[in-house]
Amino acid sequence: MSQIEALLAGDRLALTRVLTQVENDTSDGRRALDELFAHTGRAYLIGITGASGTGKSSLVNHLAYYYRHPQQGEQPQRVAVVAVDPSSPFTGGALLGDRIRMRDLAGDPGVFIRSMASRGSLGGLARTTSALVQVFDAAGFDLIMIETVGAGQAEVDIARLAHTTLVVEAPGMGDDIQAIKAGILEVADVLVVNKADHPGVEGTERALRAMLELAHPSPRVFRHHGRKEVLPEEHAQAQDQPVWVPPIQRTIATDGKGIPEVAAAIARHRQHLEHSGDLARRERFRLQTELENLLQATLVARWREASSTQAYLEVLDDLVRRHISPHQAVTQLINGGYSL
Ligand SMILES: Nc1nc2c(ncn2[C@@H]2O[C@H](COP(=O)(O)OP(=O)(O)OP(=O)(O)O)[C@@H](O)[C@H]2O)c(=O)[nH]1
Ligand SMILES: [Mg+2]
Repeated sequence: MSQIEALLAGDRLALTRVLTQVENDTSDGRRALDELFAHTGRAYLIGITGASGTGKSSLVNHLAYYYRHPQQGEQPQRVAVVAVDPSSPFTGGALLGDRIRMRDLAGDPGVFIRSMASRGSLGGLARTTSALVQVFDAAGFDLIMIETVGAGQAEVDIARLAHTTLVVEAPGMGDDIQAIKAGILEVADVLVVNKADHPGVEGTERALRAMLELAHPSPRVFRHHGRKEVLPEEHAQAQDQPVWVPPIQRTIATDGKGIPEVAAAIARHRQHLEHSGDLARRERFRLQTELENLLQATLVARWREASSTQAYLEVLDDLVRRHISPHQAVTQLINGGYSL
């Protein structure tokens, strides 16, 4: 049996090996991705992002446990977790911390947790994450949770990978709410106010509501007794509501409070995506973005191979001297007789 066949048959060792090959972007890894692609597109991807220390890993831990031990009448789901830590410069730390907290899930064959240290460019990080997710998808995991720290472009890109993205906040992280400031609200499908046992939850929730109001001025906000109010969740989430308005969920991730409600919000969002046709649209858009990025990277690489460094440096010199504009430089380089 080939390694790919073993992976498809549920062999964990084969899965671990392929994940490593893919993470290291080896030729075997690329071949594996090509072979596995036809088997992808079935998993549901959940992104979990937010500032450092807000409780993302604790939340992921409890959610994974919840999906493995669902309420009566529901099937346990196979869960994979990709924990991306772009801020950690070395492999060991983040990995160990996450693993220890995930101990409740250790030994469960329906759960697979993979920590990923940052390396290379930020764009590379999103690409590697996407590749690892494809491997888990092909390996038959029903749910794939992707944890990212922070609110930079890399996190936004990774969040775009997911079908449902949770943005995790916690009280006491500053009134202006770091993650939101960086524009991550744009990618939030569910807002989680974790550490609800800490003082200041109401303030954090209020700040989030105010931000939501700015981001989604209608139809959710209506005037009531002359006062602007936000529609209660049940109304906003009504079946015929075409616009998804991110609900705000309170949790205490350390003891699992609010976890079933977060899972329910994720399920509602999934239904919304399926019923509105957004799921198919998102998928098409995501694959188109991936195709465009790959096409660009490939064309540039081919062009570099075919062109001379000398000519490039000469054009750069002309550009620096202001003899030609950047547009003219590109035209000169592309038309310089180097065929692709
Ligand atoms: N009191 C309280 N502590 C919490 C809660 N959730 C998480 N914590 C604690 O907060 C700390 C950080 O939790 P993590 O789950 O590691 O947070 P994280 O967002 O994954 O952290 P990074 O991955 O480092 O960004 C840990 O000590 C947790 O035990 C909560 O709801 N209440
Ligand atoms: Mg974490």
